[in-house]
Amino acid sequence: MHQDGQFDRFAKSHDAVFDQVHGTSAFFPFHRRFVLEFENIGRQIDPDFVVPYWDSTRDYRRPADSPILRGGTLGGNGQGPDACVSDGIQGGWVVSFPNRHCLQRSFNQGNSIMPWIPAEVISSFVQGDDDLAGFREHIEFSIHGAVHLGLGGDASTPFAPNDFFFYMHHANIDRLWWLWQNGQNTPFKYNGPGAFGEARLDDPIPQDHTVELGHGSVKSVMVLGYNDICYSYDSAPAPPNDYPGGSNTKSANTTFAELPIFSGSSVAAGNPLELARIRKALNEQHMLRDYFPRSALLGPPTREEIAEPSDVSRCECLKKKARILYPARMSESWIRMHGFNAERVEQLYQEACRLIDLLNNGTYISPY
Ligand SMILES: [Cu+2]
Repeated sequence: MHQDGQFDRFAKSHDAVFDQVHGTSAFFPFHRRFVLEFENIGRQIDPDFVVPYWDSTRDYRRPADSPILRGGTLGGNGQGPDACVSDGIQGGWVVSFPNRHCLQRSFNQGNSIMPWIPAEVISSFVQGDDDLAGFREHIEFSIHGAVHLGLGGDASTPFAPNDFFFYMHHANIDRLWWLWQNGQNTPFKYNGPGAFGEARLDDPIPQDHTVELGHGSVKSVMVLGYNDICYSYDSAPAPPNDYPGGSNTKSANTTFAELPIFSGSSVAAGNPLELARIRKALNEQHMLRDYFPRSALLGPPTREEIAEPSDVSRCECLKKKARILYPARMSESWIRMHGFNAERVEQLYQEACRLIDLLNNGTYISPY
């Protein structure tokens, strides 16, 4: 795909619509359709090609040590005066948008990367936000920016699709949106500023046609497994027996009237141990309930949900309790490049830090 110039095309196309699809609610639907198109093109070469998602919260503490950033995968930091990526599947790549240059990566802390966003903060967004506009701000200002900025080089520019990390990162952002959608009473929540004024479900997906994204509206990409959006995530619950077309059969002609009913009751994020420990902490710290409303509804965890260590090892483990780290702030130039409201960004950053303080000051022990 690199030799075919696909990365150049995707970088150019992303750059062309940059202002419409960042800082607006079109952020989620555009990137869903965009990453899928990349996958579709890959499948013309290898029918089994998929873009895996990169759950970057697992690496939040020491991102540069991520297995994704090793020689056998995406490779590490750029090398030499031009910070050229020199190992991994993209080692030695030259890309041509916006001009001919080696693919660059330049970690934001020398040879390491400043901490990303703890999973607990993301779980809180997925559980607590009840409109799309608020959820989009939370995700775009936190985990989305942190990974782009942490890697640096091409990754921190509007032509970030030059680097394969972009697709894996946005697949994860898409997965978080999907997790959030699953916890709402309808998957069609769409409000706030859109690409063309107030966000509306019948808005077209912004595109410059360097990469053809079809004629679908925002509404047509809202539900995985319908219309052109033929994929799901591994954590997807089994579909009900009467699900049109069954679990893996893609039903392009299904109408929205046939959609399964989304229950609002599922807890939609995190690993089981994280969620069980959050439920345990909620009993002791009532202030946490505002951050994890869905966990609060479920009550304290059962014994089986928390694999209780023996008393001795529990003491050890409390002694070793690793504090959850504050995430790095987005840089000023990044905030300016996206036209974000700097005060709003800071307000949400402080909110995340307050949650981290609450968790650190209580009995909660992060599994990450
Ligand atoms: Cu983007």
